[in-house]
Parts: sequence; structure tokens; C-alpha cells
Amino acid sequence: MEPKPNFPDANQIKETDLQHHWHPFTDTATLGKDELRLITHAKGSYIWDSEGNPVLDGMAGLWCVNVGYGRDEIVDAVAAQMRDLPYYNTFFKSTHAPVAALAEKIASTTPGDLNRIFFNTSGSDSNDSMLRTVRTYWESMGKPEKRVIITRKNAYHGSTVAGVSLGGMAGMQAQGGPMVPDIAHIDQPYWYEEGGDMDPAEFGLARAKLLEEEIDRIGEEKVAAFFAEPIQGAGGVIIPPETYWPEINRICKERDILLITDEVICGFGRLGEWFGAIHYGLEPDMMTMAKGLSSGYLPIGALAVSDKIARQIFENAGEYVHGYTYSGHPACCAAALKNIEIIEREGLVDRTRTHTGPLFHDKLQTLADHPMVGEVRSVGLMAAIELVADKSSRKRFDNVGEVGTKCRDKCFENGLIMRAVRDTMVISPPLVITDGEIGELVEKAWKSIDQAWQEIG
Ligand code: PXG
Repeated sequence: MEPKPNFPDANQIKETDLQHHWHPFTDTATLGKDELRLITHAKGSYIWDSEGNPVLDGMAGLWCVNVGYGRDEIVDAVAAQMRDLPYYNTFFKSTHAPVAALAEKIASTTPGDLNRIFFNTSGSDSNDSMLRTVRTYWESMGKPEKRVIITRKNAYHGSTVAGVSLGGMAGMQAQGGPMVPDIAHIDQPYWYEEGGDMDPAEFGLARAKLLEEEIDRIGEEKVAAFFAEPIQGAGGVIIPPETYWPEINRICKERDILLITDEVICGFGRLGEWFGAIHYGLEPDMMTMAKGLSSGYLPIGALAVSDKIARQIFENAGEYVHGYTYSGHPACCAAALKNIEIIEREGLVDRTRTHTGPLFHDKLQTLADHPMVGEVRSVGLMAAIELVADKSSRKRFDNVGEVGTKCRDKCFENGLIMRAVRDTMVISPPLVITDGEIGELVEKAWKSIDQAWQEIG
């Protein structure tokens, strides 16, 4: 495969990058030139590097390019919007057509009565907005002490101060503290890693009951909300046992605690429904979203709020002094609107539920025959492969993360992007992935797992 024609000097770009670019989530000081992969262009489910190698993008970028790469329609919609109105704010009684249309569109896809949409630029700042909105709601109810938000250990909710505080990643919380106060973390419903001798159903129930115990410990009058992803993505595609969400739902309803889902990864068709909450039969009081909202073509996030909560705040809190310069940015809204139009027109949500999701599931299960694969699990187009030293006891390798990193590197070499979370491989391809590409993905995954296994002996 030839490199992209007329592409500037790749080596020079890498040199410049290494001198001046500070990479997110990277040990930039030790980043070597030969490790740096320069991506030049993309189409459908593939990206290309500067050497001209096509790579099947099993991660849809960072869990976001749901409609795949190279959608000229989105480019055209954004260009047209930018010619008409590249920017205007939505503060101070102003609006514009794409923001109004997008708010209506999102409201029509969300479960229950989440009819009020606040716009942001990412998942992290949507979660900041969520935190402020939850606490403002209870303040407006005359209960300012009801402000603790319960989340889970090993959850990822973003990289801003509120995002890291809400998240339960110990390594992130160790940098740049102190964290936002009044956030509590309970154990996650990760049966494969933490289930011990319990069966999954029993374990799911036990982990859900931790919420009740935590509410009792803190005092119901102080707990504002439970906030969680329907399926933890960055934590390792942790699919809770079927018993988990119904019990969480019951507890939130009985204890006057808001139920809020982070749909940044699970939203916009990833699980074969518009949102993860729908997959689990939940009607949350609020939801946050980003990524698949625009398939990553432009940065945009949103907080969807129920009629009841919005009305309470509007009628009792006065002006809500919150918002970003780019809340409801017209070009980003235009990208999101076109993206949702494509998802609807091509039936990508139903296709994921009824066709690609089941096919992906069945094909991936063949990997469970490999001696190093302890479990393969998936919902829709989101999957995890557990790499273990011993299948029957679910025992991990001693040097946690080593085999996962090795496997990820082998995937790169074999033309597949698959991410490693410790020794769990995670996959989240574009929703437009074809049947043939699913076959290719699984074949390359087997080859890479096997090569990593051979190397560690
Ligand atoms: N919530 C969830 C559930 C996420 O997955 C965020 C919030 C924050 O969104 P922004 O747009 O602020 O990044 C995320 C982001 C990874 C990885 O390597 C995952 C995310 C971001 C970067 C890397 O798995 N998720």
C-alpha cells in the first residue's frame, strides 16, 4: 500500500511533534520517534498511517466514530453552517437553527421525559455540568446538604477536575488534587475480576446492594445521585450481571436518589439502542453524552435533563449561571444533526442490535478457544477479551498489563487497533463495520493474541 500522495514529510512532522506536542495520557518524555504513529487519512472502518498501511480501527477512534470515517455529508453540512454562521453564542436570549433542531432531536431519542438539553463541548464538561446541575436541583428543593454523588471505583468520567473526581481511577486521582469533595465510590460489578466464587447473578445483586449500604452509611438526606455508565467502557468493558441494574434502579427509586447515566460511550447505537439506559430498561433522571453524538467529527457533548428537574430549577433557582462559550456551537450542532440523520437513515441502531452485534458476538466467541483467553463478552458493538494465565481459576499474569500491551502492539503490527486495559483487550468498532470486516477483526485478534502468548512463553 502506498502512502498518501503529496503528504508532507512524515519524519519532519514526527520531529516537530516530539519537540512541541504534549500528548494526553502519554509518557511524553520517553516517547520515541519509532513509536509515534502518524495517521494521514481514514475511510469507513479504516485509518491509514504515513507508511501507507491500512489499519482496521477496532476502537472507532476513541469509542466515537460511530458512522465511520469519510462522511462527506457531515463535512458539507458543517461547511454550509460555517458559511452562514460560524459562531454565535446561546447565552443572553440568543439562539440559532441547528441548536434548536439538535435539542429537539436528542430529546426524541432519549428515554422517558429527558426533554431539556444543555450543550457542552465534551464528555468531561458534560459531567461537570451534571454535577453542578444535580447539586443546584437539590439546593432549589431546599436541601443543600443533599449533595453527595455516589459513583464507582474504576469508572472513567473524564479528565477535568470534576471528571476525575467522579471517576474512580486511583492513578488519575493521584495527580493534581485535591478532588471535588462529596463524591463517594462503591465497588464495580466486575464479575470476571472480582466475583470470586459467587455466580454472576448473585454477585450482581451483591454489588448493587453496596449502593444501599453506602446510602445508609452517608445518610439518605445527604445523597444526591448515583452516577454510572450502563457498561463501563474505559474501565474494561465491564458488562454488569443482569441482576445489577434492576436492583440499582429499585434502590434509587425507593431512596429518593437521582439515577444518572453516563452515555458518553454507550450512547448513539453502541449497544444496539439509542442509549445504554434503554438497553437496561432504565429511565434516568439525567444523562450525559458526547462521542457518538457527532461521531467525533466535531467536539460536542450534552446533558439531558428530565422535565421535572428542569422545571424545578427554572422555577426556583433563578438564572442558572452556567455555560461555555461554545455551548451549542453551530458547526458542532450541524455535524451532530447530520450524524444522527445518517444513523437513522442507515438504521445503524437496529442493525447493531439485530445483525452486526449478534454476528460480532458469535465470531468473537471463537477466541475463547485460545489457551490464554479466559472470557469474551460483548453487547452490541462493544466487547472485551480477558487474557489470563489460567482459564479455570481466572488467574491473571503476575506482571499485570504486560501481556495486554504486548497484544496491543501485535495488533498494530497486524493492522488492527484494539486497546488494552491492563490485560483486558477492549473493542468498539464503527457501527458501519461490515460482516467481512468483523471476520477480519476476529482473525487479526486471534493472530495477535497468539503471537503475544508465544512471546511470553
Ligand atoms: N465519560 C465516559 C464514560 C468516557 O468514556 C468521558 C466521560 C469524557 O469525555 P471527553 O469527551 O471529555 O474525553 C469519557 C471519555 C480510553 C479513553 O482510552 C476513553 C475516553 C477518553 C479518552 C480515552 O479508553 N472516554
